[in-house]
Amino acid sequence: MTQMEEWAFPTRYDQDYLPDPESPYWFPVRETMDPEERDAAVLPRLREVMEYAYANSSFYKDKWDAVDCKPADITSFEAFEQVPVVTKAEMRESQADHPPFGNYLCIEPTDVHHIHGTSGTTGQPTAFGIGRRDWEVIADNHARILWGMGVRPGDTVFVAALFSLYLGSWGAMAGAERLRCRVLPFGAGAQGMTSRAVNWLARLKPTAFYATPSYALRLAEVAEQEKIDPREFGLKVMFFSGEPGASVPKVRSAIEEAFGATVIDCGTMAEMTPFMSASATAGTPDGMLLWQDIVWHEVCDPETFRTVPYGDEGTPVYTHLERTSQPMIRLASNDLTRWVMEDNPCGRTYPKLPQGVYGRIDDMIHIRGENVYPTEVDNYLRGVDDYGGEHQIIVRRTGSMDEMIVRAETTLPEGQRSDFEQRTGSGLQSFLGVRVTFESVDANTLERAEHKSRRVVDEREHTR
Ligand code: 8LQ
Repeated sequence: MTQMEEWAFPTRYDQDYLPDPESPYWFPVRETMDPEERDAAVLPRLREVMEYAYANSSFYKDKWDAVDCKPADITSFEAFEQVPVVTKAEMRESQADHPPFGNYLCIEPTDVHHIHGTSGTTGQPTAFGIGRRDWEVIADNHARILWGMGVRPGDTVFVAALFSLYLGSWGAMAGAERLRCRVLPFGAGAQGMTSRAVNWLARLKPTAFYATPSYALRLAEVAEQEKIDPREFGLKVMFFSGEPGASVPKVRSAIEEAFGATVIDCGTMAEMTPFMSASATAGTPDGMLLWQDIVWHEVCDPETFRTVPYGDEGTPVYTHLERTSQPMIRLASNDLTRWVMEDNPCGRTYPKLPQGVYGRIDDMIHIRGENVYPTEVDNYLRGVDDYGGEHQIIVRRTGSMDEMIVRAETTLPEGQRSDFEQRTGSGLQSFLGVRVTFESVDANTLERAEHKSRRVVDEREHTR
């Protein structure tokens, strides 16, 4: 078996390591090895992580004892696929019974180094307790992935996302610091901050930028209002997580065109930090690669939670390979994606999500027997002339019929919109394959996202 770089559990990376400056890879062996050999190394690791979780958490012990699943029995991936998935509801329940971190913490509460959490807009928030050593490992993993994106020591990384409970900004920052970059933790979300971001970007001219895709487009709009061309920021790499967008073709090209930078999609879930374990690279900039030696990613049938063959669609299920605090073992994401295994131009031998993660299963709009992804509407409208940059999707029941209303901004003045409305409405309808009532409103009148966008308003009784 090939010797892999720093492969152990619990994991501790050499904090001074940096790759050969000429190498596109941080860990050349781990990133380019024969995938079957990698899988052969991952399988005993899965067992090891399960043994650790079984010994250190009553959550996993009780969950697995109930179905007679023993870590020692995990001698094949088929056996691993039968390990019951963890749901977000279970974590909420565990934290209600064992506050604040739940009985899946697995380390001493005093060893928690960072506390983060879900925003809790719907129900009780969940607390993430991350150990000191895990935080270092997370930083190392993110540094390694940023290296893969082409970010290098000495580059300035501008972080334009919420610095609060949201793990995205902190995770990006930890990685950039470990990579010996200069970090500009700008943040987002406060009054007037977007126009200040424009000013700082124009003055500092950073190399790399992190945010949500909708916020990058917002920033480009504000820059244009202030008569500054976002291309003058001189950004080379823009990496995004938090929502679909960087892999939605027209959203991606809108960002690329506005900023003149390479767009990189990444991100799994906050619970899964190092959340950048699904990420594109400089040499394979489209879609996301699944860095299988950091987090084990499966794409599964959403009912059986068995993996689907490469080429098929399913829901991601994630397993930590290096976390000792709150390790997630088969966390069900409820998202949708498709995976493939093909030769990647960057030479990494990881599976790939060619269209990224399209969205959450719950966010898919079911209307008159058809499924519509909100990202499809976004993708369509971004390609339409005279589109004003923002829209809303309203789904309501009128009598016994479901109706979908798309309200989109236009840059055209009132009185000159009938052609726009006609062509966009009918184009959208044939693109989606469902009837759409299309309305237009003035540009800059719909709310812009400072974080993750929420464009769907479902007014139907049964989905409330
Ligand atoms: N989600 C996150 N990243 C996504 C992506 N690249 N493409 C499509 N959907 C994505 C801290 C990181 O940004 C990860 C994160 O956002 O964690 P959260 O806040 O727990 O939200 C996770 C959800 O965001 C995922 O399940 C996806 O639906 C979406």
